Amino acid sequence: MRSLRSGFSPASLLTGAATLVTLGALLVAAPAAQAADTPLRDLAAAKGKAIGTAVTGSKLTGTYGDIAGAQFNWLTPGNAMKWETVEPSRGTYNWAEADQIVAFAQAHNQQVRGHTLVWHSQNPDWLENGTWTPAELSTLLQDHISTEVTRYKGRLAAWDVVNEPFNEDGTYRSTLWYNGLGADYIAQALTWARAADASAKLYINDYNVEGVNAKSTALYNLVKSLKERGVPIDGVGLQAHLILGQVPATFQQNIQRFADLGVDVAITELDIRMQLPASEAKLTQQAADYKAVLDACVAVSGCSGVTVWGFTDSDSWIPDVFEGYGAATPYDENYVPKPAYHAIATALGGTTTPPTGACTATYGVTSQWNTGFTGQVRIACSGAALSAWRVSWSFGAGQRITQAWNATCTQTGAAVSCVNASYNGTVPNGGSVTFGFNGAWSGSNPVPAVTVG
Ligand code: 9MR
Repeated sequence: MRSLRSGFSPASLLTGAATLVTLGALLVAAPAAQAADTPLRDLAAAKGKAIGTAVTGSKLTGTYGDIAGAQFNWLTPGNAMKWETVEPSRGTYNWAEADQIVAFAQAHNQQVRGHTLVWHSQNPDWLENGTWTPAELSTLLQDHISTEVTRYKGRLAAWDVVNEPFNEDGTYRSTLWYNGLGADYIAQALTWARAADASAKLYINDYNVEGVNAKSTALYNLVKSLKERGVPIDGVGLQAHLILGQVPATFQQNIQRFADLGVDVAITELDIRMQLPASEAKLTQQAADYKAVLDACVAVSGCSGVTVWGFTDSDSWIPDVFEGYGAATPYDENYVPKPAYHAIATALGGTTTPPTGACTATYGVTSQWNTGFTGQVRIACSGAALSAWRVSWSFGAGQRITQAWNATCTQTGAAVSCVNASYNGTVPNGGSVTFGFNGAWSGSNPVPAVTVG
């Protein structure tokens, strides 16, 4: 098996169909890729669940805004309410993006999850680099919480008050807050938040707490003791930044044990990352994983809903932080719903419209000489779309691929299989993608039948 790939496109391919010396085509239906008839938010509402997304305020126009408004009934500002955003220099506030997102949510009849008041990350430099006595630190935190919660009083349905307080082994994370104020900073923060807004549900939010493990058990014990002490704690956020194929087996059981403590459970930052490029098999697995997460939340009445951490791959933090990984959200970079989108809809009781259109692959030889040839394959979709593709064929006369571009091609014996590159997996409804290759031949060079999926 050889893997062939190069990133350039020879000029011979740019001359178009007029130069084709041979042409073959096979029409093959592509997998479902049309939006379900019923928006996710309507499906979720019928089940009494939230379906949310993190958003970036500056993007809330055009297609991004249309989808955010139409499909989701909750929004979380991805960064707009973090301390470094709202108070970049001491006493100077910038509420522009946070205000914009809250206004967008109100205009679209959506709830907002405030995110986040107390964290070890994305704090302003003046705060991180200052030298503070415990009393000063306590005053700073109380002022921050009071100012921000009061500003949005009555308009936010929930707040992630404390974010990521634990280490993986269940001990408290060493942070500005823990080191300066001790573990009780958590109880104090919740109490100050409740004083500023009596109606917002107050959450502690963390990652790697989706299954039953040391970290989630520490969170469980904390919530239990806060409840026993009468500290205002209404909910637990399980972030759920998951890896393909790794939804914890104890996910539902873990949600249930928190719910049994009498707090709401929200899946607050769901994404499921995969190694790029995406493939049909990976996207299918991802859909199963999304469905497992949604199913678990639907199965537990105390699970208030699921928020995805960005609804499109073009607005996901994953590629910036996990090199070579991505495709973690339900829509691809061009807003084409992926199998994961349909899985969410299905888990929420929706039905997916079967595709009425098809994607076709057209194989052509664009030039040929005594021992070699250049070929191209054009994938075009009409009434359907693809978010990853594989084109396969069998060479009938001993031809061999020697080089490919805009695809990764492998050949085993006569069997050739070409998958999309990281940048051209999307074939939108009404659009096309072309890749090319050089090959060797002798005797004859017949056009094979190709399939696409
Ligand atoms: O999505 C956020 C990204 O844009 C920021 O660069 C990043 C900085 O840490 O924070 C991301 O959101 C985080 C969230 O606030 C808390 N849980 C983990 C998320 C991913 O890092």
